[in-house]
Amino acid sequence: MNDPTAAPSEEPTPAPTPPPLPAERAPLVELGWNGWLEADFQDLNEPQALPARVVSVERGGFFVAHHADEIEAPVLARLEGTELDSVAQPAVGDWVGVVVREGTPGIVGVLPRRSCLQRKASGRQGRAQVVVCNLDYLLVVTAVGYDLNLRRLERYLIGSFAAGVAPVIVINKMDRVHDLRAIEALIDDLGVEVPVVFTRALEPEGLTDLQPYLRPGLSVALVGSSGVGKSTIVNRLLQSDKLATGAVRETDDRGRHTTTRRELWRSPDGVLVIDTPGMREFGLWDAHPGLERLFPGISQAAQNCHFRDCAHIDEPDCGVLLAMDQGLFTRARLDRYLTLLEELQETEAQAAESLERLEARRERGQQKKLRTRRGRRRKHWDR
Ligand SMILES: Nc1nc2c(ncn2[C@@H]2O[C@H](COP(=O)(O)OP(=O)(O)OP(=O)(O)O)[C@@H](O)[C@H]2O)c(=O)[nH]1
Ligand SMILES: [Mg+2]
Ligand SMILES: [Zn+2]
Repeated sequence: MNDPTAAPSEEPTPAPTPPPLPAERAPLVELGWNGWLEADFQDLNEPQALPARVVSVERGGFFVAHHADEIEAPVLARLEGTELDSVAQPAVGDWVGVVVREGTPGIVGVLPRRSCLQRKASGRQGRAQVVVCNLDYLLVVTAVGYDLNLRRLERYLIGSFAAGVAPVIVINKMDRVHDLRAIEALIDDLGVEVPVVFTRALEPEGLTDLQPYLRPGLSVALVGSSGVGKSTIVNRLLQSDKLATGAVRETDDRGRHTTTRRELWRSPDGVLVIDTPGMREFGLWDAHPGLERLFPGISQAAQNCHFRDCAHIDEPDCGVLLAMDQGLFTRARLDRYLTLLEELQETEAQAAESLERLEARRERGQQKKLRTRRGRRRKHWDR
């Protein structure tokens, strides 16, 4: 075990070097391929397959890129998972193995995801939806005006932390009238160290501060509400006007959901950029680690609660309430944490219920099959 009191070692730990890459894979590096992925690909054990990256998913069709080619490839493999969710299905950003059988390409496996942004699918079913996979940065885009909101940003940060992706908050439309003090106060309220970048997507030098997150071979996705300027930013990065952009409603800055699918593009600078449709709400899914990461002080204090299932409301010997009384965090911060915690627990309960229903349905199906079989056998003996 590590001794936390030990002096730090003199030698810095060397950065791990990826396993070597076969020469024929060189063109895939432009899509983000590397030695670790190569090792995962070997583990897939599909000697006939070639690696490819999912660049878009449209009405159940998967479009994958291999070198410069982009092809549609259906899923041939039996992917693990339940009928409840599509989490095991390939998503934009995924690396997959593709084979060509009798001239038709097909996906035979999905490589383990280095990171995976999920959200709760809409509806009360308690299902997960994969948004994008294998990212280096998640650009959480908001804009000066109505969209700029602490709770909204918190939800995206929690999702990003839970996904294992480094978030970058992008505050766009800085060319519009704004109150910088109020914006700074809002960022302060987040209470965690997250890079914040201010952009003006319509101005020539307006994206300069994003550059540190846009290195060749890195994969970044833009998420956020409709109308905040995600596609406008992506167009600028692609040096094109390929993507449709749409005007926002004047009364509340809301966009009209112009972008309708997630799509991965390669910029002339070699950055892999994923544009996504605006989200009305980012529903949290399987996000406890993200919640703990955003509110570290509160989860730490909860370890001192007398009751293991303490709700931190009015229980005796509550470590969280004590820490709040000591001024370690504000009432407002605790309330936000508790609201999010309650939501996560509700979603978990919904998911468990849906799973139970599914299992009951399967059980009934099995019994029906048995009954029909028995019935057939009886007829046989009656003869
Ligand atoms: N003033 C100003 N307007 C901007 C800026 N960036 C984008 N816009 C405008 O905002 C509107 C919405 O931009 P989009 O790029 O379509 O927004 P989006 O986030 O992709 O929206 P969805 O695809 O609906 O999710 C367009 O009219 C853009 O011209 C900016 O930095 N400043
Ligand atoms: Mg868009
Ligand atoms: Zn407590």
